[in-house]
Amino acid sequence: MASLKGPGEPQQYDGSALRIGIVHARWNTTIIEPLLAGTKAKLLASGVKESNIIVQSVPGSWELPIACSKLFSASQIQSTTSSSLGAGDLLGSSTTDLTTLDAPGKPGAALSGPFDAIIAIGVLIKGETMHFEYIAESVSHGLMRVQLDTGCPLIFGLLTVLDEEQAKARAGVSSGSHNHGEDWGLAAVELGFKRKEWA
Ligand code: DLZ
Repeated sequence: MASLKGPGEPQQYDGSALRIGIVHARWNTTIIEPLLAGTKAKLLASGVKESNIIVQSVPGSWELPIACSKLFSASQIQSTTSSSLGAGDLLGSSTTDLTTLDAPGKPGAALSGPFDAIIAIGVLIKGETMHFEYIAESVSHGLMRVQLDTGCPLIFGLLTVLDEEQAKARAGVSSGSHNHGEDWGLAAVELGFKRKEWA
């Protein structure tokens, strides 16, 4: 029987004409890394070209909404002026190499056109204070606002978990667990593809 949870049987969408932005937080790096790898694996498997996957990092999840917003508007400006500004010039650090988290100062890939979808990845683990609740709610609202304000699909790759074990079980780290990053990659391709159809 089909599982109740999850996005259902995935359809194949052609990602070969898509440009996808990824902004990830660096907090909880050991969980972020496999999520990022899972996301990228599905983007590439869907035909998205490596050169069309632009990756930025920010310190923590709190910074995700502003970074997604700036990344989107920078790519819009870039697509109309066609200068050679690198992604790293916008937010301080970037890479297109997802095998490692980005190194500050490393030049980013040129932002040569607008994004068809942006994926925001963060891992919030509940602590002993109310910090988790405030950040989780604000970031969720912030990301939705960026998505609706820009009209660019913004994939919600924010894990909000109670402990590290829950995080590992959603990042494909615990044995037999599913990597949610894969779903985010597929969702970005589907929404990016449909966005072109809806334009
Ligand atoms: C400060 C903080 C804490 C306590 N926990 C997390 C977390 O679990 N996940 C995450 O992505 N970020 C965390 N941060 C950092 C904040 O998101 C933010 O980067 C800082 O408060 C600076 O604005």
